Amino acid sequence: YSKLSYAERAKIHPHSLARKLLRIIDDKKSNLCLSVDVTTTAQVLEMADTLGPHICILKTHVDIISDFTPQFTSDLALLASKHNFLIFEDRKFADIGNTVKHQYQGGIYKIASWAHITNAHVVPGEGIIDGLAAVGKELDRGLLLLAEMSSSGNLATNEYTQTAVQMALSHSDFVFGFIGLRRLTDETDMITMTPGVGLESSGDNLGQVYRTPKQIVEINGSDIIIVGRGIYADKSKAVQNAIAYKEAGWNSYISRITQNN
Ligand code: UP6
Repeated sequence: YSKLSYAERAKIHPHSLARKLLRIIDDKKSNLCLSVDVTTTAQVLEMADTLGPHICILKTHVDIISDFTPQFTSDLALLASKHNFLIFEDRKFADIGNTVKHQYQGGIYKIASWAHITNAHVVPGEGIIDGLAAVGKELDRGLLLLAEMSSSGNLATNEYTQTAVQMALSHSDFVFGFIGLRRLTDETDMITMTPGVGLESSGDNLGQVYRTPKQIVEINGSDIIIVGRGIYADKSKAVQNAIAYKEAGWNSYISRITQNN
């Protein structure tokens, strides 16, 4: 699949949300997911509106927002329609099936009602996927499994990663991809999204490690770059930076699919 275009994959992908995502990527020529790790609803909505035209996905951490109201998720959904991007709540669920079912559906945030995509650790075993699917499948949502992480010293390596891949393959009616650093399987078309992407910096002082779009997309065969602070750390340059990441991600993809090997 790493040699196929996003448009070709959009036609044949068995998961309806994945087809929709691949079409958005192709239409907007953007494999950029913006990670908005800011702490007020106004900041999130402002970035969603100004950077929305350049991204395929907007990734949230709704539990870091200090002034959350249900209105916020309605406003975000309107911006997602206006600019044609999907919403990914980076919840990193990590509990038994029955607990995550409630965490996904209920509480204050009601994540399943507004986030097209969410993700889960595989530490608890397959029950976590079944619990999330019990809520998300009928809403046409999709799940990513964390098969690898970007941070230094993380434990998601080797057999752990391979087990995550097997768990995804056996639940491909709901799981459509991974958080990972590289393409991990060609058995079915799992969409890989990679965080820890930076053009300028090599990391932060809390363990984050940055790799370039070229490394991630062209060499490692990942599909989507996830970028946060690299875009908005300097707010006055956010639009310019988003365009630079979008172009770097897209050019790396074009190089990958046009290489003859
Ligand atoms: N993220 C990682 N690494 C992972 C998984 N998730 O960085 O392995 C998430 C972080 C953050 C974003 O929770 O929201 O991706 C990266 O942000 P940054 O580009 O500002 O470092």
